[in-house]
Amino acid sequence: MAEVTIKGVNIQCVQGDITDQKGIEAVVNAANAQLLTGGGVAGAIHKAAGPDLEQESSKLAPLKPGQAVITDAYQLPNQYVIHCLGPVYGKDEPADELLADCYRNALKLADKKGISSIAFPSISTGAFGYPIEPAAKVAIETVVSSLNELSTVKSIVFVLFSESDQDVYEKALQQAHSDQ
Ligand code: AR6
Repeated sequence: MAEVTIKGVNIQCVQGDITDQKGIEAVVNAANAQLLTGGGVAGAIHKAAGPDLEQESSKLAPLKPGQAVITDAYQLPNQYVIHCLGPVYGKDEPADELLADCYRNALKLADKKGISSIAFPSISTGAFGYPIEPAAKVAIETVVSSLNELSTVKSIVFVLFSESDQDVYEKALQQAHSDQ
């Protein structure tokens, strides 16, 4: 686990499951454009939330890469799900800007709702094929550079499924912290 505080916001990288984030107000879904169940993070989130989530989210489709929308979290131990569509690596360009848009737009939406804590998975690095190291750099640097615009968000958690992904995010977080 790595934890830093920058500009009054606590940022952590933990290994875990995005559907098991008790005490966090909003969890982010690595969604598909149709906001349907799907696999990976999306499949796990929809399974844990129950069918009402897809009922609500599918009405907000289609999403464009980089966009974010918010719904209720239903049976998840959270209040909201923020759904982001990451870029498909090698197809949606510029991939780094579209991935950065996901993190920026999710944080903007969270702050607009008055949310204080948010958990992100590693968007686009599963089925969408974005290599983990550049994706982690974009994720961490975008979050850190968005902190000035946030007023209600005070805790940001990156939830990484594997220990090796957690290591990569942890190193990117330590680098961003020492660059401050
Ligand atoms: N908790 C945290 N991280 C997870 C979990 C979980 N329960 N499950 C997987 N990961 P992906 P994408 C990690 O494929 O690349 C879906 O089918 C996983 O190891 O969920 O944005 C959607 O329907 C990887 O590191 O998201 C879309 O069609 C990361 O989360 C498409 O995949 C993201 O993997 C989205 O692809």
